[in-house]
Amino acid sequence: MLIKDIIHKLNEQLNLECYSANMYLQMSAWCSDNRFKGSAAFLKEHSKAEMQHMQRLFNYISDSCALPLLGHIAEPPVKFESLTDVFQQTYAHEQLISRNINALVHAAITVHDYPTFNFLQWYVVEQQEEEKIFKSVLDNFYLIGNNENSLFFIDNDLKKMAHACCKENG
Ligand code: OFO
Repeated sequence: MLIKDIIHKLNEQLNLECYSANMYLQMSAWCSDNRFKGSAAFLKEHSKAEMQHMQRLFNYISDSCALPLLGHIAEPPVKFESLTDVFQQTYAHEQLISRNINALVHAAITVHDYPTFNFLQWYVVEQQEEEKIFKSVLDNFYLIGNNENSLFFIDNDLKKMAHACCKENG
């Protein structure tokens, strides 16, 4: 049986995962509009992954005999200065999610909620992976540069990553 505060925190995270899905989908629209097809495909795939993160929380709350609550989802940013700006924001967002997951883990262990602590371990590992992926994309901008040729290669690389994610996400 989950306690009220943990249900509330899990629902907050559930809604944040919805926001993440919307944010990545909106970013993919900006990329398409600016001819970065590989980046658009990669971000669209990532949006699907975020919906799976949301669904996982939804199922856990529901399977624990509590009520998942879908609330108001804030509008994601629409305008970006450049492709680098998009990926700077993705990395900052994943760092924020990691901090939130860590706070949730801390809350669960503090109230001796071991099932939730155990459930959250998947997110801890996932966040490590996601930070690594977005950091590596961002590193490419710093290493290869920001001119048109470099952006072509970075975008192409993201197209390959999108195909790999597509296989994973089904
Ligand atoms: Fe990007 O990991 Fe969920 O939010």
